[in-house]
Amino acid sequence: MDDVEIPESHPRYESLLTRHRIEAGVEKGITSQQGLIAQGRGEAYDYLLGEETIETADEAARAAAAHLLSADHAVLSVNGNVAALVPGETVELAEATGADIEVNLFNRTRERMERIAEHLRDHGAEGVLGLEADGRIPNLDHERAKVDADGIGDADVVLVPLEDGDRAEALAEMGKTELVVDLNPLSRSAQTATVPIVDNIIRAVPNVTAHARDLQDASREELDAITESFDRQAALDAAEAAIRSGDLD
Ligand code: PTJ
Repeated sequence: MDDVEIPESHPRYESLLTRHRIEAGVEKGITSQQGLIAQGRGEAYDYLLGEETIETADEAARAAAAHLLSADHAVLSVNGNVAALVPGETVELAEATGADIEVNLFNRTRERMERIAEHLRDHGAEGVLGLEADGRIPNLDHERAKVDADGIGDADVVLVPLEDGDRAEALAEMGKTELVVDLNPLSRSAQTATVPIVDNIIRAVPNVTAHARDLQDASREELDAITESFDRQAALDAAEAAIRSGDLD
């Protein structure tokens, strides 16, 4: 990642780095211009969360790791913002959990699909799904519904970060266990998720990987205990309360 020089001592270091990555993503034809707007919206929530991983987001990250490890077939869905912000981190999560990676775009064009797949391969991804597009998500208009039949089409667990609400709902209706990363706890994606991780993707993806590594040798019973005890509504409520109180101490 060709990051600009931002002194780590800068109080808004992480935020500035994130902005630069999104900007570079647009320049490279990876991120859509709408991705800039989405990032701005996310930043506002993150500011109110104190730009930190709250306790319930960490619990959600652990539950997500347990789901990924116990899945028959897990897929990490990557869009233009995810590819710009956490390409190497996504590859590491795939390696730690045995998940596949699939490019799945809201504003889908062949050119962006290929650029994102290449960008992920540059960051160490071995196989990148999504270009085949021989499967469909039912009840969704044409372009956004395209998936690989042996990828998201076949998956029982899907991680969908920064997703648009319609597609998140349609995937949930297919009966898939949906793990969502979204800084807005009120978004339809977060609301429909089996596991909503209300955290910045920059922190969330490495955190899920750390939990997956920690749980690598856990038994099926231990993984089930983690997923079953996770309370999605309590996590959403805690995130909303943290944002509304905006207590930045
Ligand atoms: O690359 P594409 O074509 O698939 O398009 C991707 C975007 C993100 C543009 C598209 O899916 C979109 O328009 O999404 P929305 O409806 O704007 O939703 C994005 C959600 O992600 C919003 O709820 C934001 O608050 C949230 N968000 C934005 N940046 C981050 C974030 N959540 C976590 N980490 C972030 N860095």
